[in-house]
Amino acid sequence: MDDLSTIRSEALDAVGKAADLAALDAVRVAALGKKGSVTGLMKTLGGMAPDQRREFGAQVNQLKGEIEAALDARKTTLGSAALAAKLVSEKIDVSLPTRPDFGQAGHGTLHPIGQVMDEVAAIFGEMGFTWAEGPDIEDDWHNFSALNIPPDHPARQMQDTFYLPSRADGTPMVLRTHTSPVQARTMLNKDVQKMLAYGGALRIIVPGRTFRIDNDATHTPMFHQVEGLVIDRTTHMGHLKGCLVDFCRAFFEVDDLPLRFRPSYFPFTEPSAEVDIGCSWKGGELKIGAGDSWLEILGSGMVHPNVIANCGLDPAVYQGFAFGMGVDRIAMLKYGIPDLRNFFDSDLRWLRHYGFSTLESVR
Ligand code: 2U9
Repeated sequence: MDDLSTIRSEALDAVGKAADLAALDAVRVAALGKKGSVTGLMKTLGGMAPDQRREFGAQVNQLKGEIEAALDARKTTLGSAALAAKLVSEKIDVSLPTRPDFGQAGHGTLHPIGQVMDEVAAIFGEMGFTWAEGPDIEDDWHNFSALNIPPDHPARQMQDTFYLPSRADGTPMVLRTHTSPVQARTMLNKDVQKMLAYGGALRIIVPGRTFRIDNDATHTPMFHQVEGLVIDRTTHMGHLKGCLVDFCRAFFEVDDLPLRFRPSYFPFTEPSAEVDIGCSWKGGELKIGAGDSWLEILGSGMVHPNVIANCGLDPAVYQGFAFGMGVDRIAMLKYGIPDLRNFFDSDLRWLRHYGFSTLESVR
């Protein structure tokens, strides 16, 4: 019995005095290790009479449990203290400037596609447009039917569209082939409809990823668009022209950039027009501005009355224009990027060359 209480008080005292985790482990070994004091008591059990063994064995087990609990508690305390000390000694000053020897290789750059989306958004933002987004995975109705694209339209054929497994309720699903379903969803929004009923105007641009089964030198299966939409009671083709002239001149930074509106056809707009900007080619190099050539840059038109009705608005009351452009294409034209496929290679040398400094960002 004396042994038991002596070992208990000495072990618990040593646990309390252990200054660090190494000292605490030494206490554990001295008490519970192979040659430890408690283990020594266990070894005496074999030579005892059964009744004595039962009683003394229970006492030794209780002692062992007490010492283990004390070791665990002290370990937690010492562990927290060690972590706190480590955190203090490893404190870093996040406000320090980067090391000069990191050089260009240490800095990331903005991808030209994100940069161009931001530039487009900044220009339309000044005209009162807001940025809208929606899902990459769409149902067939929002991607096609709402936009007056009938079931037999070529754009619906399997070779253009990535079809996905249908929803449980049988709804056919696709990877969106344009960002137009976002405009449809916005027009269908009850709060937007209320705002229009109060005499407001809807002006949105919709930047985002789009997908078509296409892969050659001038097409990638995933590409980027910015589309735009204006809906109110009076907006007409003259507003469409003025808006797109201002946009193209601001984007290409050419004040007298000539634009040509060519009649065209889209299922979702009527009338429709494709927009070309003036350019010239000298020594194989493209120059954007007044010249003897034209470059197609945008599609546009007045929103088809069927689309307005499909999106829950009365076409006898509401009208407006829409437009769409390929971000990858206008990025290539503005910044002289020759090959579309390099956009998606993640080649650091290309990104360092064509990427933008975060300090020059328009945001
Ligand atoms: C709604 C109503 C009308 C969006 C429009 C175009 C014209 C267009 C192409 C340009 C190059 C796509 O990336 S591209 O291949 N887009 O020509 N897009 S009008 O019209 C809409 C959209 C939504 C509710």
